[in-house]
This record gives sequence, C-alpha cells and structure tokens, in this order.
Amino acid sequence: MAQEKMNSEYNAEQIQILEGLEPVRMRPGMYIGSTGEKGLHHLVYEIVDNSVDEALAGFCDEINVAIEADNSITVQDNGRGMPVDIHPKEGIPAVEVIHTKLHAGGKFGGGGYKVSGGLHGVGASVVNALSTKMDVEVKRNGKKYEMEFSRGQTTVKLHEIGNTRQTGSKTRFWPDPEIFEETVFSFNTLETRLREMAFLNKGIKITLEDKRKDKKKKEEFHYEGGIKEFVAFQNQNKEAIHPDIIYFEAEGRNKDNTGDMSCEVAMQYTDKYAETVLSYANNINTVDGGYHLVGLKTALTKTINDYARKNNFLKDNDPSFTGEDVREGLTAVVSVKLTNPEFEGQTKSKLGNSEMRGFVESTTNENLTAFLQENPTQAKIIMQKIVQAARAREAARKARDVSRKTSLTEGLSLPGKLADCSEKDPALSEIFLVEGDSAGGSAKQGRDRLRQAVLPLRGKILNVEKARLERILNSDEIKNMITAFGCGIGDEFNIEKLRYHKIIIMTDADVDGAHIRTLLLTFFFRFMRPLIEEGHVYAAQPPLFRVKKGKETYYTYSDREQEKLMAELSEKPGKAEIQRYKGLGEMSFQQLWETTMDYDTRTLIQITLEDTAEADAIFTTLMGDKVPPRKKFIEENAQYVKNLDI
Ligand code: 2B7
Repeated sequence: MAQEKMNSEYNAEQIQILEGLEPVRMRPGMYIGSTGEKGLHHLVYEIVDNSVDEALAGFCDEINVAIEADNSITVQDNGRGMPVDIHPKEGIPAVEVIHTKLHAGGKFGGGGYKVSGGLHGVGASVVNALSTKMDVEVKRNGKKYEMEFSRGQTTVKLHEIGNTRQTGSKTRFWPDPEIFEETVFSFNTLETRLREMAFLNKGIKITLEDKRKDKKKKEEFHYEGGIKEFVAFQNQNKEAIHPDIIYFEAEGRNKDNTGDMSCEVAMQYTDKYAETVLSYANNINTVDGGYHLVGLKTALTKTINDYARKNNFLKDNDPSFTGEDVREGLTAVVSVKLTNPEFEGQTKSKLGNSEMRGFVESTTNENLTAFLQENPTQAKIIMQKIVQAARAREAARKARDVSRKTSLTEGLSLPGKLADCSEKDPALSEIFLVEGDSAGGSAKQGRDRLRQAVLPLRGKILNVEKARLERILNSDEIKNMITAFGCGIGDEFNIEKLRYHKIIIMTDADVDGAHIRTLLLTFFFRFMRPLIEEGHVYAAQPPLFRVKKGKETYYTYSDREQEKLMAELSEKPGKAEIQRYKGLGEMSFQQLWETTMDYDTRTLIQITLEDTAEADAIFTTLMGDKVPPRKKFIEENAQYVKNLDI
C-alpha cells in the first residue's frame, strides 16, 4: 500500500490491525534489519536482551544459550519468570501478550524496566512472528508452565506442567525458512555478541553451547570486571604501555528527572598508533558515536592537556595536544545506560540524548584527573606517548608542506648550490651528491655539463634515525636534495617527477665518507624508498692511489689492487711515484673526471635492497637510538663492512 494512502486512512481500526503480528512477517527488515544472516542472529539477541533486562533489574544472574542439534535456539534465564497472570485488558495470560502483541513492552513488571536494549519488549513477539515454532516455559509461583506458538499465533494455550521451587524463563524457537535466506546459526557470531554482552553487563554469567553434530562445544562468559576486562581483552595481543586499566563509573538522573542514567569508562594505552574507542548505549554498539562519545573525547583532551601543562609535559609556548594526539594507541570503552535512549541516523547507531555529553564529560574529567594524580608513574608514561604522538603529527604536517612546496615549484627554485645539467630528460640525466665544497667545486668543473648535475653536501647530513622529522626537514642539505630530485618524500613521493635517473653518492674513500653514505642511504630508505627499490641510487668509486711511472698514470681503487699493481710495476725499470688520496678534494678536476665521473672509465656500485624488512632492521640498528645492538651488529659484521652495499 502506498505510504500516503496508509497515512490518510490511518484510524483506530488499523491500529488494531497493526497490533497483530502480520506486519512483522510482511516487513521483517523493519524489525530485525534484514532477513540475511545478520537478521537471523538478531533473533537470538532479541530474546537474550529480555533476559539481560531481567538481570539489570537485579533478578537474574545467569543466561544459557544453546544452538540445538536441529539449528533451533534455546535461551534460558534464572530471573523471576515471565508473568502468567491474566492481562486485564487483553484477557489472556501476560506471557501470551508478550509473544503475540506488538508494543507490549513496558506494560509488565511494574512500569517496565529502567533500561532496555533491543526492541523495547516487542522482541519476543517479533521472534515468534518469524519462527515456525516457539516454545516457552515459565517457572514461577512454585509452578512450571508451558505454552507454544507458531508464526505469531498461539498454538498451545498456557498450562501447568508441574511444580518447582525455581524461577526463570526458557524459550526455544525455530527460525522460519520462508522468511530467512539462511537458517543455520554461526557459533562465532553468537559468541562474539554474547561475550560483548557479558563485558557490558558485569557479573552476569552467559553460556553458549553448540549441540550440533560435529560442532559440539561450550563457552562461558562471566566478567566481574565488566568493560575493564573488555579493554584487557581488546589489548591481549598488543603491548600495553602502563599496567593499570583506568576504570570508573557513575550514576545520575537526567535533567528533567524523567530517567536514570549510568556511565562506565575503561581505558588503557598501547604502543600502537591506531585508536580503538568503542561506545555503547544500552548495550548497543553505537557505531556512529553520539553524545556519550563526544563527552568522553572532550574530557580526555581537556584533562590530558590540563595535566600536561601543570606538570610541565607541555611548556608555555607549546600548542595543546589535539584529540588525535591524546587518543593515539588508546583502547577505550564507554558504556552508558539510560531510560529513554534516542538512536539517530540511517542505521540508528548514534546516540542522540544530549544530556549524556555533560554527564560522561564531567565523570571522565573528575576520575581521569584523579587517576593521573594518584598514579604519577603511569601518568608519565602516558604523557610521553602523547608528546611523541604530537611530534609525529607536527612532523608529518611539515613533511607534507615541504613536499607540496617541492611539487609546486617544480624546479623553479632549485637550490643555489646545485649545478644543474642542461639535459631535461631524466633518463639521460644524473646527479652527483658530493662530500664537501672543495670536491664539489672540482666535480662542477670536471663534469659533463650536458648530462651531469652536481650538488655539494657540506659535511655530515643529519642522522634521520635519531632526529625528529621536523629537524630533518629543516636541514639545508636535506631540503636541497628534496628540491633537486623533485619527487617529494614520504606519502607524497612520486617517482614520475624524479629529475635524474642516476643519483650518485660521491664521498671520500674513508670512514667518514662511508658514514656520510650510510646517512644518505638511511634518508633515502626512510623517505624515498622507491629510489633505492627501483635502482636509481649508486655509489661512485673514487680511487685510493695514483701511481705514476714514466709516462703512464695508474689509479687503483683498493689496497689489494694497489699491491697487485705495485708487484707488476716492480718488474719494469724506473721509480714509481705513488700518491694516496686522502679525499676527493685532493684531486684536480681532470683527475676526478677521469677516475670517477667519466662514463667510460668509472665504476658505479648500484645500491640494492635485497630484503626491505631486513634492511629496515639494519638501519634501525645502525642508525637508531639503542647503542648495544649497534655495537653488537658492528662487531658481528666488522669483516664484511668493506663490501657492505647497504
Ligand atoms: C517487556 C517484557 C518482555 N518479563 C517480565 C518479568 C520477567 C521476565 C520477563 C524474562 C528470555 C528467554 C528465556 C517482571 C518483559 C517480560 O515482565 S521476560 N523475564 N526473561 C526472558 O524473556 N528471557 C517480570 C516483574 C515481575 N516478575 C517478572
């Protein structure tokens, strides 16, 4: 029926019709979201929600769920048992009203429950409507009762079946294959949700048993610590950076005094970067957040900043931490319960009760401040983590700026120290990174101006493993390289923009030269990795010795080569004149060209990355903070260092 027509003809008679369960069978999606796997499992949650409500009211502490051998579901609780007395208006037992009428919620148990998840008490009737069969058993008043339903209709009226001293409710239902695309339950899906329910409602014991052939198993979920244990569970495969999970709770009344509210928060920082902040309202995961989450985040940012300022983790001129800074690596759960929840948005997963903002915010401000004051050691660890997060964020911003500037100017503002080549085709161009200004001068003079560019680097460049990115990018040497190469760094690196296909590191053939080469490679490895991966990086091989004998001049590039040459020359008459080069600076520009830069005679070593992860570890060891592992590595590899490509 068209929507307008329905509205215009909406009258008392139709309200009657709506109270039957046909609408549920007509449009199951409206009640349980879908008729797929999700909707199927939703049936279980609706029934379990009723048991949990009974538990939250304080009358039940154990809920047993079973997937029966025939794929039906049994839910049982040890609450008061559903009421069986005759409903004054309907003239049938209350338990029958619960299962056959929509909008029956809240009419039971003395004005209904204070808090309720799910469909507000219509869950049982919706499940009935969508099941081929539903059996209900109630233990109450010293008696055991039973009744049966099918597809929303009563099939066997309520009747007594015996005596008992226990109380509780038990429901078994068989989902209707005419409604559901799939009627096989997944243990894992139920397990995840039931475990979550147990975390969110501390003290309740929930069991899940699979009785199907070949699938038999049983799990029990029972957490006295509630969401505190939820956070521990979330962090089980992560490294927590402080021992205690921060936990607090509060209860209150809403503004107009029409309902109760409670809030629970648990959190702990890990050494990871991502944040995991889960929010719940009346046991429903509010995926789109809402006012309770806003309250938590606001309080977290404020409390941490206040503490950091008071305790000098932030100096007067430092900007405040951002919300992202204070949540880096954080695992947190906020769970609120309230009498009249308003769920907003397309998927109804955003909490719209604005009073929850102030409530969660003030609760968090108070309790988190107290925790930090009472636990200075843990507070310090947390502050240090956040300080690092703030630095990393600032550094990333700077990196983007430099990188953007580079791509904007695109060669227009090439560094003054760069002697560029005139060739514009990167595939034919190469750049020499030369140690020291004097060698740089010789290289500029000796080079092939058409295809060879020269960028002198003064002394040692920054160790990028130790410095903060901010400092790295403020270093002139690094800035010059970034602009000269033209391809940006980090996330914005674009190899297409590379201006030279050969980047040649030309340093002295001594320890300092090797060190500078490692520093440069570390920088490329960390910020321009594709340069190495795609084979654009080379090391020049300057000679160690020049030997003149008669009219001949020889260059040798290693001690062994030199020995060999000297042995050969000793057989010829005359005295050999030997020069040992202490650095590139000692060579004339002609010599530098002949020995190191001339395409025909030079030897270039291409830098390769055999194994990135391994290389990463080696760079961290060689250039990072920790001295003992570096010492160990150097000791172990000392004999190979001469041939160390990377
Ligand atoms: C709103 C409706 C659904 N209900 C009660 C009382 C206890 C009770 C229930 C239940 C799932 C399957 C086994 C209240 C609430 C109906 O009114 S539902 N326990 N358990 C349940 O559904 N479990 C109740 C006040 C006094 N005595 C009993």
